[in-house]
Amino acid sequence: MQLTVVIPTYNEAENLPKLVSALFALPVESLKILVVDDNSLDGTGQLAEQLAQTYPGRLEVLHRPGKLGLGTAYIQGFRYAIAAGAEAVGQMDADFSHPPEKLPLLLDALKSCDIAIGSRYVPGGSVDVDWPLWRKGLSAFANFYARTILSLPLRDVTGGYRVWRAEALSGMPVESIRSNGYAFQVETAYVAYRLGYTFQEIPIYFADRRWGISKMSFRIQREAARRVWQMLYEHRRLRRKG
Ligand SMILES: Nc1nc2c(ncn2[C@@H]2O[C@H](COP(=O)(O)OP(=O)(O)O)[C@@H](O)[C@H]2O)c(=O)[nH]1
Ligand SMILES: [Mg+2]
Repeated sequence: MQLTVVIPTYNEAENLPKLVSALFALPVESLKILVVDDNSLDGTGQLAEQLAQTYPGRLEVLHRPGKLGLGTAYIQGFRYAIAAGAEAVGQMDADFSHPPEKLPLLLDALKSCDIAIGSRYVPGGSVDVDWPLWRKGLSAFANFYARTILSLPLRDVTGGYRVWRAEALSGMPVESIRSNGYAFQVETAYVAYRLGYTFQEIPIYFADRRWGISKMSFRIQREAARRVWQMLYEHRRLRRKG
């Protein structure tokens, strides 16, 4: 299967070249990378252009004029990858929180499901050992909260390390996905579940970013918590297929 991994970037100059090398070193046939950069101030966009020259035909870059949010970056990247003929579409952060070496396992899982999810909350998965207790608690609670309200049969609903079958992704009503920040992962998982798509969770160790700063804040968390109730309402008429 031709896999295209979409990587949204905002100020990831330290991480991106390393991640790209790690990905292209994997035993994954016909792997492509699509970087969606939001005019990063640290030159990530130009770096990505250089990488596109280094890996002609294997790495492409979409440039957007400013920081327009993770959700719209993914939607734009997904559309582009599908239009370009990808059979599987991956999504991952640029900051090494999502272990590249798990990608072959995620891809392999697509043989028996529609969406493979790199999961911190299944046996064998875990979060950064150096995270303070409050941060671990917050992440565990956010998952419990979203999973319970939405009745999602998934352990890790907030994680953004996923590989989709292209047909499943093209079947998603992306115009009705309103979350643009952290809730985007929850909303796409919820809509996919309501449409009857199947999941498989592959354990991962989620390491905190090695370089650069996280954009997480309590304001963002509170907004995401509100969004969960809104999406429950907004997608109430979506039905499983069949
Ligand atoms: N294109 C784009 N990428 C973004 C935006 N916000 C975050 N990202 C990227 O999305 C990924 C996840 O963001 P990150 O800051 O690591 O989130 P955190 O680990 O939860 O703090 C990283 O690859 C970021 O560079 C955005 O507005 N636009
Ligand atoms: Mg991160």
